[in-house]
Amino acid sequence: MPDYAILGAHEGSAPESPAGTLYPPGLMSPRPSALITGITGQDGSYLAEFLLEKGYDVHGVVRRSSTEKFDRIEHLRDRVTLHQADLLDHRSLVDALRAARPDEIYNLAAMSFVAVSWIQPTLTAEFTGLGVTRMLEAMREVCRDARFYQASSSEMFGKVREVPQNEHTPFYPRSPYGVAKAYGHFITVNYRESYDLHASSGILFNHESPRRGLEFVTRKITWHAAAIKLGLVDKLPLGNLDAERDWGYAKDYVEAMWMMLQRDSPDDYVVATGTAHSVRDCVEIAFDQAGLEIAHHVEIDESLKRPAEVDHLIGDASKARRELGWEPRTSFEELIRLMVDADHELLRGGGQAATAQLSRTRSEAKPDWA
Ligand code: NAP
Ligand code: G4F
Repeated sequence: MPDYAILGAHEGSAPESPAGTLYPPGLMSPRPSALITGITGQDGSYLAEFLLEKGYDVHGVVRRSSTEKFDRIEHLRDRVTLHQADLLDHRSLVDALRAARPDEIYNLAAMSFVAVSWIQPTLTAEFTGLGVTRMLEAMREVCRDARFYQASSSEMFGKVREVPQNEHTPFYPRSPYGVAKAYGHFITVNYRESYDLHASSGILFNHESPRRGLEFVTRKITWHAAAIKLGLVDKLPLGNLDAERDWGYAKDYVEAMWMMLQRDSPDDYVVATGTAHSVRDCVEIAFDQAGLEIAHHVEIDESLKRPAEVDHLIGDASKARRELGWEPRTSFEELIRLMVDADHELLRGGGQAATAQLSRTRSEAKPDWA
């Protein structure tokens, strides 16, 4: 049985309303409080919804940009408190934590697109690697009794040492992103052991949804299937069709993050479905859902192939199942079909969002190794 703590009752960190924080109406009462870095991302938006449903006071870190990119949390804007901070800036992280006084911290912010990590390797190390140390240092300074979740990744297994991968499988990352995540993972373990922090690392395998960024392969495929169906585009350029991943549904995976922080003791957990599919499988299901012929539309673009690939990423989530009571609920096929339907609905409505997405897919930056 999972040993969930009573919500918000983590020892020594009773939530208070700090002076100077602007809460949305109705959020003044002391209740469990969580701060999410990366709240504007796929996982951050689902986690925010999940925690709000559980009665949390939800805070999010957002970084300054000349154009706001809050689409995924637009529907939550009056229910969450946003703080301006950046993983590159220690001072801003300390101030965000002082204002939010969280019981739980979910560190989801990162440069998360593997292909771009070869184009911006140093920045990736700063955000995705050193950014974790900055968050942990800020936590030690402001709220050392809070509980900390680090968004680690199956990409750390890379050139896999065994199949399937579990919490004891050695890492062999194959991208600058994977290397940065391995650093983030180990610094989390190290701070847990050095300073007795309640810091856990979730080694999550790929998880997708209708909110996935358009540059990731599943969403690229489902978006194009819908767009081709509607006559908006004709071709779907792809890289390695044989690449395989263990793909799950993001909505299922954010629950595992929360479950980890309800344990009395911090630990590391693999979160995965235990089944792998190829990019080709994904195209077949998506095109079937849209009623399209693959041969007429899919073309291989060599520049979309990576300098190094990861092999046989399949997760063994038996520890999460046993200790957290976590199970994936959505099959790969259900996931891809629901994503095609969501993209069809989105694009059928037309309007600004669809047009903006269309121009974004056309201006996809080509890497310089090609
Ligand atoms: P995502 O959609 O790309 O979101 C990334 C978030 O990080 C965005 O909110 C982004 O903000 C924020 N961010 C990036 N750099 C930042 C900085 N310097 N300071 C503050 N915020 C910054 O990623 P996701 O799919 O939700 O993934 C969440 C986390 O899980 C990431 O750490 C990712 O690496 C990890 N992960 C994901 C998967 C997966 O399959 N999805 C699997 C394993 C691990 P902007 O909106 O301003 O860009
Ligand atoms: O969708 P992807 O870009 O995801 P990738 O590289 O597995 O990374 C995602 O999952 C990680 C967990 O292991 C996260 F940590 C990370 O943050 C991110 O969320 O690519 C999946 C596979 C790759 O093998 C790639 O080579 O699809 C192959 N692929 C083939 N054609 C393509 C394409 N990937 C993209 N993005 N675009 C293509 O056209």
